[in-house]
Amino acid sequence: PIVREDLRTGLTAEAIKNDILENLVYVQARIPKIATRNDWYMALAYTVRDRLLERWGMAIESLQQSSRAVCYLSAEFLPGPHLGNAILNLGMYEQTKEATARLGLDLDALISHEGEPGLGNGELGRLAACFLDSLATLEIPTIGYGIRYEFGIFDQEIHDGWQREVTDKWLAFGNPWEIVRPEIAYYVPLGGYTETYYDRLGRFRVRWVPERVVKGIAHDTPIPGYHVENVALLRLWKSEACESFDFQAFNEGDYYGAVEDKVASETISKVLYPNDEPIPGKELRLSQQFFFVSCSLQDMIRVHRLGGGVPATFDRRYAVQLNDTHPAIAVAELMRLLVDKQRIDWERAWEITRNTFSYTNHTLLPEALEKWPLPLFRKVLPRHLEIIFEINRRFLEDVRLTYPGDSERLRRLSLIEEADDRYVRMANLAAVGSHAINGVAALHTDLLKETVMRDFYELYPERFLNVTNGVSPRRWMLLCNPGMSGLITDAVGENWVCNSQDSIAGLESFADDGAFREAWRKVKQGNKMELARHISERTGIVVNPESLFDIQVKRIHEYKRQHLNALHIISLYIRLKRTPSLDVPPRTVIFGGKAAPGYARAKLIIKFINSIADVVNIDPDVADRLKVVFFPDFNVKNGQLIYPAADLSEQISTAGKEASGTGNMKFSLNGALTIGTLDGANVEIREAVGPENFLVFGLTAREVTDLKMRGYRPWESYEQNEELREIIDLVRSGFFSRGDRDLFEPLVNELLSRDEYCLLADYPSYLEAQEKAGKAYLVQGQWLRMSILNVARMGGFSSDRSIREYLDHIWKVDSLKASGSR
Ligand code: 26Q
Repeated sequence: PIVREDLRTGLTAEAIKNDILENLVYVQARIPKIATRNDWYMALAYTVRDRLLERWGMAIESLQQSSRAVCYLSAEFLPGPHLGNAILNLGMYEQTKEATARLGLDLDALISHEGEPGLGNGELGRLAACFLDSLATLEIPTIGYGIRYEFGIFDQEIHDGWQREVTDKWLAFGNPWEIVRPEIAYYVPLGGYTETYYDRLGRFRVRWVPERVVKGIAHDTPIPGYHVENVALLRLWKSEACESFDFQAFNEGDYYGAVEDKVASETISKVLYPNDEPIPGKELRLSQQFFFVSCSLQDMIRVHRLGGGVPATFDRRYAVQLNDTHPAIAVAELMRLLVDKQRIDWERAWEITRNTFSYTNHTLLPEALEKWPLPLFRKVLPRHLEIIFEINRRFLEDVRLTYPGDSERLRRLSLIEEADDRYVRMANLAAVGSHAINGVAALHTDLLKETVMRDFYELYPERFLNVTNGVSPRRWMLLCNPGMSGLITDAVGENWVCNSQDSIAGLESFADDGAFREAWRKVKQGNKMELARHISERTGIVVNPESLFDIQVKRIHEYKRQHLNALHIISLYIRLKRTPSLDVPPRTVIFGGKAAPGYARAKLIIKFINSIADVVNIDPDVADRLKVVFFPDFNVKNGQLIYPAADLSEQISTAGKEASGTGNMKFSLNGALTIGTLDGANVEIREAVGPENFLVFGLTAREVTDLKMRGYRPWESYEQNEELREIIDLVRSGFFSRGDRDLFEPLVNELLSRDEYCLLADYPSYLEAQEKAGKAYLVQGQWLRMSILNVARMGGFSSDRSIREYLDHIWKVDSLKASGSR
């Protein structure tokens, strides 16, 4: 008989089994006899969700009772598949395994059945997800606010070596993890004009008369902490029309006109924009940003009021983080809500606003800094433009007093760019409206202060600080690499999962232990065999799991230099053909990553890699010694398969271009050695693991700048370096393109004429580092030692550490833990 009491909360195998059956019948509406794998997956997901919801109630309560909560505003979240992670964090894996076994089901198969919400482009969205995991685990009252895109990042298919984008239908089979809250909804005005009037007290006021109003509806997903009762709340907004029908239009017989408004309103949360696309004309993107920011701020005000708070104490209730400038309009929107709606005077409202917000910058690339053409901005947000003008007027007045007569500086600091066309500069808005501004790695923060934010740094040095990124050791070690995690726990105990830095260091003493090394090797080998299986399934390429797995997975971008990696493959290929006795280990070079649909050069790089693969993989002269794989559709789920199987991690961006990188951390935490430039967090990783356990190469950021100042002439490298000349000539000859000499011309031409990302300058030192890597891999014992030391010394790259720094230095929020380990 079913024990009703613990049906939805019990953690015994029997209770779990019963809940699965109950959910199968009463939620999924299936009977076991005809249930598909998806039905069982859904039933299990609801069963796990039942256990999450129990904690949910408590979390909501603590949100209301806490003194200050963290609100993480991000246009992107990439949480990855939920099921496995939730089971792990709730500590119910063994019982669930048993429960599913009793039903004749394979738990791991159900876990891998789940797709993922691709509500982000790459690392910025994934970072937001790791941060929610850490905030939940550290028992901080947290809401992540974002957009519930109906279509997330596209799925990638490879046809004839080219990327093809396929729409992401993540909601096609329903989403068991979200709870729709139709009663939590806000109106968001758009367009129209403003007018002035005098209120009853005779005060001069401004009113926004919008052209249209859309409604945002909350969709909530609980994000569990690890082995704690707390969950973080991920609240995503879906846009809808205010009323399903425009009844007036309907009554006049304009049925289609009436439906049109509904369609237009729903468009706002329809699709995620890819990065690396030219954006200025994208009105919809600005509407999206404002839409989710406005809903989120209105929600915060409502919750605050529910708890008895008044608008004037808003900043004591919330610390709001702006994840890049995508939500930066929040600065103007909070001002509007406080001044126009709550009738707080400007000075006080401005104080509240600055105390509330802090801003994280994720890029130095000038082309990636967001700015909106003034006419477009005025069309969508007429009232906000006025508010921004007023913020700017007061701000520049202060600047004028600080730097009398320095009109150049004034021009640079202004929130409005005044060139031929005028633009609103979102980074400037975020910087002026925040009390803290941070970069995401030490080098990045330094460069931020010296370059794009230099004037702001000189004006407000006290606002700047660094918080180096981190990743969740739950998803990126325990969940994706159970074999290695087991070894670590056997060696140092299980504390490392939450307290990596201190505990995992204990692993060091095992680096010279022969038996431990052997166990370590076996785990890595197993992970590589698993990846090899998937590679052959998805690409048909058979790879040797004994070979060195040399992996580069990340978005495809010229600054990340996947094509530098490709040039190395060609060098190796030629060397092996010429000298069959060459003393190098067999290598499998694996790539993965999506290119922005409109970024032709990036798409050509994918084709380039696949074309090299086509030649190399069938050449009997190098069979068993060199293979090249492009693993399609790199995402969180595939990442969980890939990082644990890597021997060598490629982190080869042009120094100064990668803000931090977090893939670099995931690889190293899973025992890969890094070959990398002194860029982003690589610098700190190298310091942590020790330079002798890290393969560094290439120009430093400063050397890159100097080289460009002096005048960089890439063709000279080509002329002077025989090997480089040979590989480039081979590409030009059409050798990798069935005789087509034009196909890769745009790539080669860029390298020889401009080489903005300095591939040719770095090529010789990259090759040298690669040779060193190959030699090191041949001495297995030493390689294992370095691999173990990497893991032992990487504890500081847990997102728990990052979050503690945000808490202590920026948010000033306390843990719910009564005793408090902080
Ligand atoms: C902007 C305007 C319009 C449309 C899209 C965008 C857009 C969307 C996403 C611009 C950028 C992004 C994503 C940026 C990103 O992922 N940056 C990465 O952030 C990581 C986390 O801090 C760093 O580790 C990486 O170095 C950085 O590249």
